[in-house]
Amino acid sequence: HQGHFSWEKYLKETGSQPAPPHCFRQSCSPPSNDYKIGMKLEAQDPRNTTSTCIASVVGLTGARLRLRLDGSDNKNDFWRLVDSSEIQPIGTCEKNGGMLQPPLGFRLNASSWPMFLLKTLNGAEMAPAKIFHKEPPSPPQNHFEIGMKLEAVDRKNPHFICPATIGEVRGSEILVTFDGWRGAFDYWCRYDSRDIFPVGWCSLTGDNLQPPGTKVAIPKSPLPAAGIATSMMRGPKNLLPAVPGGKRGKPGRKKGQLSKALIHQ
Ligand code: MLY
Repeated sequence: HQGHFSWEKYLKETGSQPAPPHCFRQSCSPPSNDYKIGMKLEAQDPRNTTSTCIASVVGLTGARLRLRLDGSDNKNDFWRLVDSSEIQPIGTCEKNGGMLQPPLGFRLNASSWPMFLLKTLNGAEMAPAKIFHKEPPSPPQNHFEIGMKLEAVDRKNPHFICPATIGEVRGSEILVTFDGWRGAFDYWCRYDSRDIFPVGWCSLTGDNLQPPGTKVAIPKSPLPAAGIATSMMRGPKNLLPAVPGGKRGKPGRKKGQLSKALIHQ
């Protein structure tokens, strides 16, 4: 289910290099996904990160879980790696002296939360502790370089993992740009973000890798050497744009850029 996208061919065609695996806060052999649909666990509410809530596994994709907070609607699903530090076995919150909270946008009256919690947990299949994985450590520093290829979560469509290129590097931050798209999906994140993966991750985990977009032509380099030269010229202040088409998506936009970024891609 990888469509017909082949990194091997694509790297050759674009004369580009994958970011080495040690750049990433990901385990070098991806964790096994032993969860089942319907299992319940504790998760941080993504919209209110100080809250620990009950979540149900509503889908499995590679090393990720599609989660829905119990008592929430089906419009706010989120995805977490099985080795995310933001999920834990049921009972962990209480063990640490915390209290399970209703999700932001709890469907019922707040006063019915205690009864709702009781009912939702009664007879539930709780994900066993042994299928949770420890989060891998962060690399000690940012080793990314402009032009390196990777696989990245499209944060506007977080079920998608897509071919991407490092567009800029500034301290601990990197600009993730999506190949073949005009820039509206680009984002800055820390080098140790859990949303970015080495080339080949999806094929190892069985997750779906989207093909590159078709909105922007990917510059083809006739010779591998030309490709290396091309990525070398994409230095901090030089000649070639960091992304095909030249949109860099810097934090803080110039006047007039907003409308372009909002165009539906
Ligand atoms: N706007 C598109 C989805 C685009 C996804 C882009 N990612 C993969 C970079 C649509 O609604 O089809």
